Amino acid sequence: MSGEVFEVPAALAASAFIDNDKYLELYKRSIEDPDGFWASMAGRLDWIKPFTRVKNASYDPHHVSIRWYEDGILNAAYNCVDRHADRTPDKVAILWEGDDPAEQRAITYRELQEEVCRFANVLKEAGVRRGDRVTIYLPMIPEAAFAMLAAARIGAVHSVVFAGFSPDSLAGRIRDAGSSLVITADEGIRGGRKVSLKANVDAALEKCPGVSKVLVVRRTGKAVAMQDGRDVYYDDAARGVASDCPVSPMGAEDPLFILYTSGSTGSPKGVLHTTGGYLVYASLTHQWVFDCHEDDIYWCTADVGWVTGHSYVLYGPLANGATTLMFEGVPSHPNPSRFWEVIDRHKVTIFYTAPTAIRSLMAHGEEAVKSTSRASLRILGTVGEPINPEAWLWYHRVVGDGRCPIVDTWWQTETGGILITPLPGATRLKPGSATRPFFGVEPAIVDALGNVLEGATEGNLVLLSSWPGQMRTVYGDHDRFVQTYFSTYKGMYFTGDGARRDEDGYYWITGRVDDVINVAGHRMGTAEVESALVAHPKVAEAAVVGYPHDIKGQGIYAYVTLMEGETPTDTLATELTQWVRKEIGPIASPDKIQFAVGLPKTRSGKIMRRILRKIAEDDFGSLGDTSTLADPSVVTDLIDHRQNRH
Ligand code: 6R9
Repeated sequence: MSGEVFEVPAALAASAFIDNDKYLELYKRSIEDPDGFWASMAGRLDWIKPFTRVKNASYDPHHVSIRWYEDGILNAAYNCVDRHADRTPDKVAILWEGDDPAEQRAITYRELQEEVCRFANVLKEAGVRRGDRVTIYLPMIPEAAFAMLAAARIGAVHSVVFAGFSPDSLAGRIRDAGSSLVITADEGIRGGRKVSLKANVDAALEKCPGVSKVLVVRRTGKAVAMQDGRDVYYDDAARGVASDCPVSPMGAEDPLFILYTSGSTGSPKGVLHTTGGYLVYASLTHQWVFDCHEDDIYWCTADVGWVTGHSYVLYGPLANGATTLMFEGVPSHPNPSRFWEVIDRHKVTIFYTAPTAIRSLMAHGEEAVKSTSRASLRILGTVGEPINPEAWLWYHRVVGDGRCPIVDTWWQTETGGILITPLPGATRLKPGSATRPFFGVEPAIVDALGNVLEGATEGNLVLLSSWPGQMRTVYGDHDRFVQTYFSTYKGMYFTGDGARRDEDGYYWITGRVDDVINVAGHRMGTAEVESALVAHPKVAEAAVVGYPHDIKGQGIYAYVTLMEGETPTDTLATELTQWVRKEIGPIASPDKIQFAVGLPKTRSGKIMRRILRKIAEDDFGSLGDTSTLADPSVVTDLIDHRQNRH
């Protein structure tokens, strides 16, 4: 730990929405009087019918129920588009920069309104009705935003699937959501490489009999196979539809979207977010955490396939009438200065990215940063995984020239928005700490039994009460929602993260304490990778753990036992890596595969991952008690093999 503390710049304390006195006063109020606090915060949205009830939440495992503003009526797309199209029609809503730096688009709020209406009319003509689910499998192009907002406009529920996922992963998500319409593109482009999205959809749909319509956005113009009666090019469908479309009045608790995320067991969960609470929370956090004012140019590098893209590329900034930059490419293409060149080209003032991106750019050296100006930058942010102090300090000193506060924002797909974070005008920063809770958020640290620990301490991170952006259920499986988040500790939401709290009350997230690993800021369930591996005909058994990785934070380490008669070879290891890429997607590729004759199991047959984790970390000295293993000699074998690889 660096131990260094960074004070709030005086000018910022004076100009920011929230300074430290205001933080302390408002935080106290938000906890003592949640109804009063959140009622007044909801005034930032336009309501068709105002709510009379604010918070109505129970964490009692027998009837977990979370509702906010439940009798209010509003429309998310209206709040993100129309009201700004009226007030600031010529302000740029979406600044788009393509994978190729020569491709740029600036879409004003007036244009956004037209695009969203047209897309909404196309959906309607395709038979989409209020409450229907629509799966979106698109690259980072403005049409992804139009499609999401169009669904919201007519009361349909979007389910965005990251365009890096395989046909199989896509199929599972389409079926679970019960979508009958899929929106995709001919191809995507990232880092100069084409991704055959339409072909992936075709493969996925072989397993999705319920899909009757596919809308194909032309991105590269490549001629793709089109199935008669099912597939339609978006631009053909949009020709001739009206450019205005009324908004559907939605209940605050009507679903807005489903987003699939990995858990420690089973298949990915459909995290369900609803309309009113989610939008109040995304909007408020976006404005205060990033101190985003009227003339800021805000850039969050996340893909809309992840929750950060939902809340902080799209819904938060647009609800606030801000200019949000959308980037199709990758940080290193065509050169490692790309991020900083984009910042200079568009005069970006607020920049939000992931620690893994920072670490990979750090590896290219300071010159690639220093050759650019970055004078427009005011605020920097990170999200997705714990940031190591070394990367934090580099981000602060080199990217921000020592001028820009860093907001290290801790949150989850499930939380809808940022929960623990510094506020730029209020919070002294400690590199590596997400610092203090946002308004209305009550974190606590518990021991294994669920006892709340006071003062400076370490343990598991829970939340004691609800906030408006919280997920409402697992789509189609409320029991799984209760089981996953509310059964470990009675009356508390369990985050799955470990945390330390220091003597100043600052939180330091230490990482997942369950079988979820965080690879380059992407959540992966070890169970998902294992089931992909055992689906290979030559694999008998697999156990997957995370291990420390310089750039990605965590890498994927897979222990594999083969079927009788199969021989472990490097070729087979490569084949298995390719297999997992194909089954789940490139983000799930194992970084290391170790063949094993056996896995360490208890007598009841449970794999002891603790031991596998230690071996993957090369930490052979502290394996702990191995006497309960069915066959302790397995461990010696594993260590021998591990050491022979070096
Ligand atoms: C927003 C997002 C959630 C998990 C979360 C935690 C890790 C996210 C973090 C962080 C330390 C931060 N995480 N932000 N850990 N510091 N600032 O990333 O959602 O993809 O659902 O991942 O990511 O482990 O539990 P999601």
